Amino acid sequence: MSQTTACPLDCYDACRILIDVNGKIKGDISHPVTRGYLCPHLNHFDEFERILEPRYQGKIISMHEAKEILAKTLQGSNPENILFYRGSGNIGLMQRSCDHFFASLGAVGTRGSLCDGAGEAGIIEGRGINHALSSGVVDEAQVVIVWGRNPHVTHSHMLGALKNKSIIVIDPVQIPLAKTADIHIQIKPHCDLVLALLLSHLAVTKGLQDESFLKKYGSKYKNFYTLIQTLDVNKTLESIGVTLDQLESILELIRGKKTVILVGTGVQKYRNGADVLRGIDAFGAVLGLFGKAGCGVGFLGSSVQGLRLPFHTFKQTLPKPTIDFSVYDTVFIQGANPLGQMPSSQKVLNEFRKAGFKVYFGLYENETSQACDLILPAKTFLEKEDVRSSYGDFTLQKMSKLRDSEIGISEYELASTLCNHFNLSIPKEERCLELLYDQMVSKDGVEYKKNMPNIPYEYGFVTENGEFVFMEEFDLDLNDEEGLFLLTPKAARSLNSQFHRSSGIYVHPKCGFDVGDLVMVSSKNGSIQLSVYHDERLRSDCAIIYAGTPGLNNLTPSLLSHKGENAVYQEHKIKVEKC
Ligand SMILES: Nc1nc2c(c(=O)[nH]1)N[C@H]1C(S)=C(S)[C@@H](COP(=O)(O)OP(=O)(O)OC[C@H]3O[C@@H](n4cnc5c(=O)[nH]c(N)nc54)[C@H](O)[C@@H]3O)O[C@H]1N2
Ligand SMILES: Nc1nc2c(c(=O)[nH]1)N[C@H]1C(S)=C(S)[C@@H](COP(=O)(O)OP(=O)(O)OC[C@H]3O[C@@H](n4cnc5c(=O)[nH]c(N)nc54)[C@H](O)[C@@H]3O)O[C@H]1N2
Ligand code: SF4
Ligand SMILES: [Mo]
Repeated sequence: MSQTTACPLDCYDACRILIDVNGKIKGDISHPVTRGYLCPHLNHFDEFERILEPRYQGKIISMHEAKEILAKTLQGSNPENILFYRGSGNIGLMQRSCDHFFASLGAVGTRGSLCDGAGEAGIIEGRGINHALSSGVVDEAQVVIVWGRNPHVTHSHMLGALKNKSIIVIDPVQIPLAKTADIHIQIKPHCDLVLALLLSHLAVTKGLQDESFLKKYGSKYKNFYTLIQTLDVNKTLESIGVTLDQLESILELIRGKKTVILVGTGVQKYRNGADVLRGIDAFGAVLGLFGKAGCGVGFLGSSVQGLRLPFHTFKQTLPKPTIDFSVYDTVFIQGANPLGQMPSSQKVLNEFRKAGFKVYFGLYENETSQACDLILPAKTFLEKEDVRSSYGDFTLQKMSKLRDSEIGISEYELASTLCNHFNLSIPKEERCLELLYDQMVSKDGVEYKKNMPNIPYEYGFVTENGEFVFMEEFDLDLNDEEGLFLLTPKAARSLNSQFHRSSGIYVHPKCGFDVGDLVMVSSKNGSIQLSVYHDERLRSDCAIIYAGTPGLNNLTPSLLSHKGENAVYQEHKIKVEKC
């Protein structure tokens, strides 16, 4: 009989996979989301070249030697001068075993996010907790608004649930879904808060507000309505390049219909990212979309919401997007490529070089592995035991070990070796797994987190009075810099900086550059040379450089979102000039 596991990658879908009799990785046909197919990353997983052996200062060494060098180095550092930085290369929960060791030692960890922290902060202000919204809820919807999320690339298993529905896309790019959508608002980037507020304003003017929901869960909504009435509708619409007709057509399409709003990370790569999500949530609340079958507003849900974890967490943390590596004697990087994926890469590289001893614990070579002293190869998800939760739904899946391998070391094994060396306690691996298995409940052959609602927010919000909290002020924060808006969405063939990374800059043919032109792309933060591709799906005031493109983050600022301590990759515009 084939055994199953789950995909470890940072992705909304959390596919269940199995190894067939020929040892090939397959999508599990019995899983309601996966339905038998995977995406290119997993279909080609075995083809990607991984790191095979530990290295110390360029020389291949044994795993035993690597562990000795690591233990000796850690012994010689003051814990306060040790930094532990974990990324999202594998989002299994046992990845956190190493957090346990470093936290028990008294090292420094990170907080905040390169990803969804701004949006999540806005959601928490309004709803109290950030629940995921699954494809099961979308199945029952009549209209789906896809807002700054690109399902064909980042969420392909959602596409089934979008069939035969009215679709509204709000995206500066004519993404594949926009081509067949009922409405596509090709919005100017960074303008989503304005659009959300105007939609709420007009919804009330047209009587679409859900009075009984608002009476129970949004008694302060009148204050919110008064606040948004201060916006001059026509002038504001003009500034974001959207027409009144377009707004009205959205509201007509959703009037009286079960509606889901699927929001992606695209809308919140800005300093005011939290307010954008808060504004979209407020529109959802005005319409009464929370807690009802076939309705809701979904972002990247908190994957650890409601879970008990067996590991210690850090007492001392610093914001991840702006961490200064140079002040540490020892830096330990796990499952991450900060030199490629953090904003302001040149600054990060300069600071990284000044740090003392640098350790990279990962599967693949990248900018960060090249800059480290000690390289520890990891085991793949098929070679170790784990459990994964999801930001796309409430699943909590076993990730059983399906293969033996001589290569690498698991996170748990490394953490327990180090804990033993330093006389620190760590629960046994079986105990950690049991604690996680105990929090699973099986339904129709799929494991979910226990105690999750059938419909998110069906029992109200987790705020002080159980109501939705509307924003009381806003800053539209429109970008009037010169240049092109930089969009850095995800690419189909890479998963952040893993697998086949993109190259080049994509502009509209009208921008005056020819395909293949070499251009200097610059921002307030730095510059890079790239070659030009054309993309007619773009507005002419935007350019795309896909996330994971080497050098892209030379352009992005070392700043934090106003709330949520998130990176703000699209805050500044760029200039493009022929070389
Ligand atoms: N193939 C693949 N899948 C992935 C990943 C990957 O790298 N590759 N990464 C995974 C990770 S880590 C994450 S966080 C998720 C993220 O997945 P998504 O939420 O889909 O995020 P993005 O691809 O960053 O951006 C989505 C859309 O936002 C649009 N956008 C950009 N700026 C704006 C704006 O100002 N307003 C509006 N309305 N739209 C805007 C972009 O044009 C893009 O179409 O994907 C996951 N899945
Ligand atoms: N400009 C720009 N920059 C971005 C983004 C953007 O949209 N635009 N997106 C941001 C977002 S949303 C995210 S989530 C971050 C992601 O950034 P990172 O968290 O740095 O993730 P990856 O680039 O995927 O690198 C992950 C590394 O993890 C390692 N790995 C994989 N599996 C395992 C394992 O089982 N064990 C161990 N120890 N290591 C493993 C691999 O070697 C891989 O190179 O990037 C952010 N950076
Ligand atoms: S779609 Fe996402 S969860 Fe499914 S196999 Fe691909 S990366 Fe993994
Ligand atoms: Mo992410």
